[in-house]
Amino acid sequence: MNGSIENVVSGDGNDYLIGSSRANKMYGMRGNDRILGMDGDDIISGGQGNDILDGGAGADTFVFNMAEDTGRDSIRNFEARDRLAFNQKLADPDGDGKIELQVFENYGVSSMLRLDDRLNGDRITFENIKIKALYLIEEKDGMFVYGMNAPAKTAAPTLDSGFAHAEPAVWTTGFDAGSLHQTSLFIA
Ligand SMILES: [Ca+2]
Ligand SMILES: [Ca+2]
Ligand SMILES: [Ca+2]
Ligand SMILES: [Ca+2]
Repeated sequence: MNGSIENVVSGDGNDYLIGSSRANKMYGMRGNDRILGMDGDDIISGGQGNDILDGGAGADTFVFNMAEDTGRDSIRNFEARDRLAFNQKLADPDGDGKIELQVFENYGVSSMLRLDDRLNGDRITFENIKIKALYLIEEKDGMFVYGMNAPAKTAAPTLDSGFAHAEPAVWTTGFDAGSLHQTSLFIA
């Protein structure tokens, strides 16, 4: 069981992927996908399309390929220990090391990161959480990894305060699949 990672890759349709309690690598590819990582430190990529991503428990990494249209994705249950990984550095116009997000508090709280300048362009919306800024945590394997807390300035052994954020999962039972053709994947 140690170190085993189970991969889940979907096709072109609108897929509903559910991970296991272990670390999963999950790729939605094209289509408007819904991906649940469940327990474990999952790696989740919605790919193109407007995806709903939920890492669940564990220190999850959401991967975005900026060379494609990533769409208007939503991330649910984002935690301090979760990460975003991009294959290029996010724009930081004022150069203060903080990537400012837009916070909306009119209908519940959400925070939005715009990935381009187009009016209805690519974006990531963090649901039910107020995140004012993202911070570059590290560069690893050509990826730029961001989190919601600034990295510690000293060489402290632990950078992560994730333990303090065991928030209960918020389940929206009314996920409207509309006319989606759904496939479900369960891994034992
Ligand atoms: Ca997708
Ligand atoms: Ca998992
Ligand atoms: Ca998580
Ligand atoms: Ca997407």
